[in-house]
Amino acid sequence: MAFRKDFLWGGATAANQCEGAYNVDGRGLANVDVIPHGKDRFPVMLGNMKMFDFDDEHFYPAQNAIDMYHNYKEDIALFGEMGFKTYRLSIAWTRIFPNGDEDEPNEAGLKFYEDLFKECHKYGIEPLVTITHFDCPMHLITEYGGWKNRKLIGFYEKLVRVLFTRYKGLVKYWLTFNEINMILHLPFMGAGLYFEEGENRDQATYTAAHHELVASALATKIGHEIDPTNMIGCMLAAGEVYPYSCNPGDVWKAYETNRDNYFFIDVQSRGEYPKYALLDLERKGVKIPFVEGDEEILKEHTVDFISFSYYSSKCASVDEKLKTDGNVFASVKNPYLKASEWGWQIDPQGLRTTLNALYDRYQKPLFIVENGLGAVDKPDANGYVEDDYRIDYMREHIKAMHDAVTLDGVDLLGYTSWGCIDLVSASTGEMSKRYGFIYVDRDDAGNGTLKRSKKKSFDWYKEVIASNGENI
Ligand code: BGP
Repeated sequence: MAFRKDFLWGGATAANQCEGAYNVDGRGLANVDVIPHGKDRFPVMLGNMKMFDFDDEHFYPAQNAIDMYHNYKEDIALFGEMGFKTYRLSIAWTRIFPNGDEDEPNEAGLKFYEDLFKECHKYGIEPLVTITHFDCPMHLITEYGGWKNRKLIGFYEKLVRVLFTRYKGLVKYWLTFNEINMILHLPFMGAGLYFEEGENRDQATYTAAHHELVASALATKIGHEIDPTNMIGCMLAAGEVYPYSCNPGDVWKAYETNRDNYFFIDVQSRGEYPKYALLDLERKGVKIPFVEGDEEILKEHTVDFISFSYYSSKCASVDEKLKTDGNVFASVKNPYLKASEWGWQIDPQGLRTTLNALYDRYQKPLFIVENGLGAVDKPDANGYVEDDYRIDYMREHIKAMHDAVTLDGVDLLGYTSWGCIDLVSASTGEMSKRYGFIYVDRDDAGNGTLKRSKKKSFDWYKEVIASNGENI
């Protein structure tokens, strides 16, 4: 056995981390545009501050990013040269509806993505579109309170109806929300969610999450109505949580932590709130704002496939003295693993475990839509980078995924590595945390020519794709 013949090899990006041109052709402002670089970044991402005042003193890395808005033809040509079968990108909601609540969409924004999809097809690249990758129009946040307000479901519904209609025949693979569970970890960045002083955070978070879950199911419904061949998936920030030891307390903690993560996919794939979540939320005094019809929508419009990002496994323990790694998903340090320069532990075997855990639980096709190594690259005078460390990381992860497919029988649709072209890092807001096969000349302060050059991994990945994952 090997990877399926039509295995979708490719790479992934997100609008706010690569497009730039944040105020061009009528685009409105989104949460992801106002997350500053520097010491205020984390408090803002967490939604802890009072509504952040957008000002000129801060540097907002996403606003110009690598200016893919004006360079996409060159970039897609390079993806084509690597032999990409798919390119995962996201739509900036504010290019289509600048404020989020207009009656009519912005034609310039719609046209931009139409041209981009056509460009992909020139190279036989199938677009894989994330409808929202962390972004929410600022106007919907300041005027309506963002996803805490049920009205957001209607605005999102309008957006997806426009997208499915306009791009029928151009796009087949869709993801409703990037890393939907990120709302628990970085609420403002992940979903535009912020908290008022003294607000019940659990209530606010699960209210917003419920609205996203209903919106996601509605998108699945509408997408299938407009084109029954559409394949619509959910997207989870995954990574199996291991018990730190065989202490039953550690084992249970790991089990529970995994389940808290699966909660979203349980709803999106199985079509109902799982018992454990209902009981847990009830104990916390959280009331899920179900209205008539929600249960049916969730039940009847489950996803076609499950996509996820995988960077690392995690570790859980009841021993509070153990050191955690201080990352977005706090994890006890696993003594068996090495880590990246940013402390993300490297665990290829964990990808096989994660693939199996997800496949066992849902029995639906899976899609790895993010994986990769964020590293500091040192280009030579021609912009060439010998990134053997990246090749090693990816080789081991592709081997693990090969094992999951060939030895365990996991049904896997494809693999898109994260940040196939260097882009702005979501957590740090910096360029120096690079993932790409293509180097982009831009530094953390936003300086540089934006020139693109191929790294060593470019040719390596090209061969991986050409051999359908056999020559790695
Ligand atoms: C995921 C996000 C991406 C991306 C990636 C890498 O959580 O979906 O947007 O950025 O992580 O993270 P970072 O950029 O912080 O290294």
